[in-house]
Amino acid sequence: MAETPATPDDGFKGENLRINGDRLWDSIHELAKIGPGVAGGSNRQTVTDEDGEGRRLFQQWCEEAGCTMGVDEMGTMFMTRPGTDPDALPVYVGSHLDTQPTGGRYDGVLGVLGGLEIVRTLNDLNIQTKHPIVVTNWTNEEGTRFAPAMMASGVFAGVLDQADIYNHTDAKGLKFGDELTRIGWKGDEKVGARKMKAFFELHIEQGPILEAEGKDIGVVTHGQGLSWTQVTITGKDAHTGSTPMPMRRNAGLGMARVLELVDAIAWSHKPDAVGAAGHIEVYPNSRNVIPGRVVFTVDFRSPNLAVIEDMEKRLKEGAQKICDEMELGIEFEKVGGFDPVEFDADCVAAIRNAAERLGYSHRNIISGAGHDACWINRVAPTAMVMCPCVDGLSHNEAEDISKEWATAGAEVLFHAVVETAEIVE
Ligand code: HGY
Ligand code: MN
Ligand code: MN
Repeated sequence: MAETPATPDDGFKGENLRINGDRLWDSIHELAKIGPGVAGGSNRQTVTDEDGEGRRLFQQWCEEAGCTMGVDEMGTMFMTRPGTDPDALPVYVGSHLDTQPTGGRYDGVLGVLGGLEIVRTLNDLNIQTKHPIVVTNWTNEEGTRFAPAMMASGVFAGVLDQADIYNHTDAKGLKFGDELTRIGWKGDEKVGARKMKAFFELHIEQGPILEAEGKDIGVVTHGQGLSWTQVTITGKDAHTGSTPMPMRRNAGLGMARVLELVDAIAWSHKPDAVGAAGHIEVYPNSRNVIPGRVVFTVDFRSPNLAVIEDMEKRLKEGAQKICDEMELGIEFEKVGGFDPVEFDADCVAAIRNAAERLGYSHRNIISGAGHDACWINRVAPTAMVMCPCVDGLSHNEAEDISKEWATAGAEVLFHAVVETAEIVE
């Protein structure tokens, strides 16, 4: 872990600042008791009652640490620790508390509670900063119950339309805006009105690189781009027993061939591009009915925008051809996406200097997953810190990290945030 700290003479006063890793670890696992999964992970999907309960606990902890809460019209929570200069632009730090239905305990949560740990440690040490520090919980980062992912941060960055988003529905036809109101977390602040000096996000890597290379810290220089295309294929419901093969219009078979195409397209852009469908609905989903309709979302990603555009184009052309040959109907709808992201060089340097100063091994890394930071990077100087996760596994209840990794990531976050917020002697 931490070798002899290399203390570059970068004038940062807090070179010995450390956080309380035990307290951070305990808080993560206390929160994990809310919305538990069935296999040791978490199921705290956005704007469910469990999400509301987790928010209340986070609010309680922050208010106990002397923060004041603001909530915007998308339910994003802003917990402010005052600075000595109330007019100074705040430094924001955070991530998300909502999870996948079979999510891990650390995805998002580490970044939000890592921000709270910074406040708690500053309080312990009675350190003041010039700029306020705002710990943030972005609503619906996952996009699993209500598409798209990074929803609230997307509205905050002005790339998603709030009125439209309020009407997005989940699998049961419930509207996002109604559910946000129902759980009591629709705030009154105008979304995007807040101005930031900088935004920092700590997140688990959700990939295998850092662990495989034995690195403590990922200095995230870029985020790969994402494209979500919802595909609807229509054929004809019919009896699986009595319908002769030549007469079938099997939407499920059409989907299978399209998914093979998705895989081939992604492989054609190896090693960086990826492609799959995680969301699949089959209708009527009855054992003895040939599916007459299927709806699925194709998730393409790459650090290169031209590659993403090529994958989207080839999906449409190839899937249309498959369905024409099978006499199936097909429709495409873009339901999410963002271009590859380059984070702010000064914020990235603050993170790299912090890792150096603290003696943590580190490497530059491109984020494979999307994060709220990817949208906030459009409206404020932004960067991310990553810590390893076991086997690179995430979006799985077996997601696991070590206390040491969590502590290292939170300490690097701490230094980058406090250096940017400027310690007041
Ligand atoms: O989809 C993503 O990359 C993020 O985990 N929501
Ligand atoms: Mn996440
Ligand atoms: Mn996630």
